[in-house]
Amino acid sequence: MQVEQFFASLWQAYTDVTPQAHSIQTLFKEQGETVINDHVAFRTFANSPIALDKLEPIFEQLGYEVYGQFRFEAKHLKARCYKHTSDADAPKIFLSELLVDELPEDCQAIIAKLIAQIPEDVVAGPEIFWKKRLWDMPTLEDYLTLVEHSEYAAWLSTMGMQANHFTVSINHLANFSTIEAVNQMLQDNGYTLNQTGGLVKGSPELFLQQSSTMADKVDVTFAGGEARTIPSCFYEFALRHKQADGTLFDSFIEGNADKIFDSTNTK
Ligand code: OOG
Ligand code: NI
Repeated sequence: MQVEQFFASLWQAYTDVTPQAHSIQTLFKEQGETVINDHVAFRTFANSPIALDKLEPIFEQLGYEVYGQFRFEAKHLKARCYKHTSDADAPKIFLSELLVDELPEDCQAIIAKLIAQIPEDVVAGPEIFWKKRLWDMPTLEDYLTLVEHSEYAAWLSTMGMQANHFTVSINHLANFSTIEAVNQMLQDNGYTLNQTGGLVKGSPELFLQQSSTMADKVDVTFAGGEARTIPSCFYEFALRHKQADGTLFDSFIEGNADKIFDSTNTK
């Protein structure tokens, strides 16, 4: 599969549940901007048929290679980032996985019920990333138990394998030179931004500044029949800065990422 085709299918599945991404992209285009993606991100369960090490070969087949790894102790996550080996314009990929065995026993039992429904050989090709949920909806009670201990687990249990965000590259915008100007434009247009640690995550000194919307909301029906409105996916904005050697920083920062994860929080 071509890289462009991969991202087009991802964008389709993502904007299905994230209409704000489509409308924000339109806002930029109306201002004469070309919107280039810095990266997309996926979430998954460790020790499962969709664990990080099972998904990585799919990225490699698309021409990607790993170039960084991260650990989020408090959120019980690890992550890796990937960049394309020959196409410098292809978006980077950030893949994290939940270290399920670090969660309390009741959460482990809930997640085990979901993982048990995933066929062992489910990761056959890139389509895995727009199949969304590979298991039945959890019960509302199980969902709320997950929310208490891991917002990430709760989100993944309902939304599954799909890009949880696309990221606008501010570097490629013609009329916005600061992330503050982007945030202001979004707020002026009524979008709610992630406030964890302030609107801007990172700094020029760290060579990476990021901000994000709070996730859109979707109506779902839990396994017991209860209807609720829950977070779907969000849109991110990234401005990369030049390092001492003159090259743009192209990786990720744990302290920033830790806050971006909160964009899908229920509270
Ligand atoms: C990923 C959060 C981290 C970044 O750019 O640092 C991130 C997620 O929410 O799954 O996107
Ligand atoms: Ni991101």
